[in-house]
Amino acid sequence: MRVLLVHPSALMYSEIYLRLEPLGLECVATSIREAGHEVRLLDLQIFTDGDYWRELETFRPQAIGFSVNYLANVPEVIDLAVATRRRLPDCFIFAGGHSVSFIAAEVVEHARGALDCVVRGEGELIAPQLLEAIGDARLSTLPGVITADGAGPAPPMHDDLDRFPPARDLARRRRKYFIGVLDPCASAELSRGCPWDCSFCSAWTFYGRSYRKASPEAAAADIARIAEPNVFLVDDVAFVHPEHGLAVGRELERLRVRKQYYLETRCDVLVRNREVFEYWRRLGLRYMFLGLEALDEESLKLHRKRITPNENLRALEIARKIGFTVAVNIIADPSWDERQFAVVRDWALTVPEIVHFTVATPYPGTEIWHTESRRLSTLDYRLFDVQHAVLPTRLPLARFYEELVKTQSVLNRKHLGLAALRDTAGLAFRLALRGQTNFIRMLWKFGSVYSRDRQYSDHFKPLKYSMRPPEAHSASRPRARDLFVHLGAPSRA
Ligand code: B12
Ligand code: SF4
Repeated sequence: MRVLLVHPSALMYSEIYLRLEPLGLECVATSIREAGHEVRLLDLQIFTDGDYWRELETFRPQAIGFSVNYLANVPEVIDLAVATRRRLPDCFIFAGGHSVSFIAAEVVEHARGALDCVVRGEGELIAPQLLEAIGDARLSTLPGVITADGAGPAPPMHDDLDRFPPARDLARRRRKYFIGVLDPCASAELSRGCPWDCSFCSAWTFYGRSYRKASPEAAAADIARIAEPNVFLVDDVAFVHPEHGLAVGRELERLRVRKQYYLETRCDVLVRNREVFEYWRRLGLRYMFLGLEALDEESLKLHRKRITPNENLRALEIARKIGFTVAVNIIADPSWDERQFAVVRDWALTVPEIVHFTVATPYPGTEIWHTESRRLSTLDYRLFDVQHAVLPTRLPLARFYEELVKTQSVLNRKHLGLAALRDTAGLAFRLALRGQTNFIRMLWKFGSVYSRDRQYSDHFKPLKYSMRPPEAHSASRPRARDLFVHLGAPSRA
């Protein structure tokens, strides 16, 4: 069967700093290809809708699978599915991915027949079975599959991360993938899942708080196959188990792999497992993202980060000593007023790290989706991108965005525009000579993307698909297992 896998377009905010390959879709592609199907992949972060329609003409897919890792992409994918159904009435159209796993039934409903099903959870095991069951009543009984007629049982998690290495050969125009100065940049995965349980995050609920690792041999072999000189390690929390990080590193040395890396981890993991990070610094790890989230004890407790402000600051000191370039994240709450923005701004200007802001957002799949007692101020999927306020703001909304954008632009002056070009002129020049211009373009994009008026007016766009709000707010925590997508967890950290 001819199968086309499609990643939707980038949200404007992630477009500034990075554009990354659709690793999940590539893993699904491997499992489908192994089952004997002909697979193509189209990434709308790079290609246009016009390219998509041309692909339908030339490839004539019999099945199309959309990746919906992000809530904000839901309307785009439904619209594409509806238009595709009109053009190719017999094509089997399905969707899967992180966010859609938590809202599968409502998305099937919105699509009014344009989506044959939504697949919850990991796609590797189920995708080939799904294609096998097209046109069969068995379809809606498959694990993780939701159709208009019914729902199968919870999907299992696959127990061998080595089994389906990503089909990177299917991602076209790969030089478009980058993150900051790592231009071009591929992605790879050493582990899946997160054993913590932060109240605002759906990483742990998706994988049932499990934590699985690829074997050091397979992980290193996968990285060795990557053509790009730079790699984004997509693990939710890198190097939770230090011996695993060390073993992967030793394999990379054995294979003589030399690349530059970017990863994301927790501050306490960095403090506890400092030796792995030092070792990886020697292997080429240069950049990391630390989810600080808040500066004060009370907010950290509220997010259930299970960490103290001192541990966070200690991690920053260690990262500086080792010589990493660090980006941190702070969650801005809609209840913030000018004073709170100013506190964070003042702090951020005193530290050398790159400071990012996200807006506190209750997502389906998170605990705060159920416990957040403030009523959502919008049910527009497009605004659930952690850059818009979806809860009532204490400041008038336009003022809130003014403060947010002002804070972001003050902080961005540290590492974008002329300041950054001064520090990286040599590198920018070398990249330009090779025709790699993602990084250079990034330095000037901020002003054209972030704007108070743009963020504010996004709230008044006509609403086509309305999110199903949480059933009832409750002050008590839902049971963790009621939030999980998968059945059972193969291993715990
Ligand atoms: C890399 C990454 C990104 C990349 C995007 C990469 C890409 N092109 O897909 C970047 C950095 C751009 C990004 C941005 C954002 N991200 Co992000 N991201 C991740 C991260 C760290 C890894 C994703 C990944 O590659 N995973 C590994 C692959 C193998 O897993 P996967 O993609 O989930 O795919 C599996 C399944 O989902 C499923 N599947 C996926 N697609 C399909 C399709 C079909 C048809 C089927 C059947 C199955 C299927 O099968 C796959 C294999 O098992 C995840 C956390 C994580 N570890 O998953 C967060 C995560 C997905 N991101 C998150 C968020 C919040 C964001 C942002 C909104 C944040 C921001 N600051 O703006 C933005 C917006 C994204 C956008 N649309 O532009 C949240 C999602 C929260 C939510 N409920 O929506 C996550 C879970 C992080 C977290 N801890 O909260 N992200
Ligand atoms: S925020 Fe990080 S540590 Fe917390 S649950 Fe999500 S991935 Fe895990």
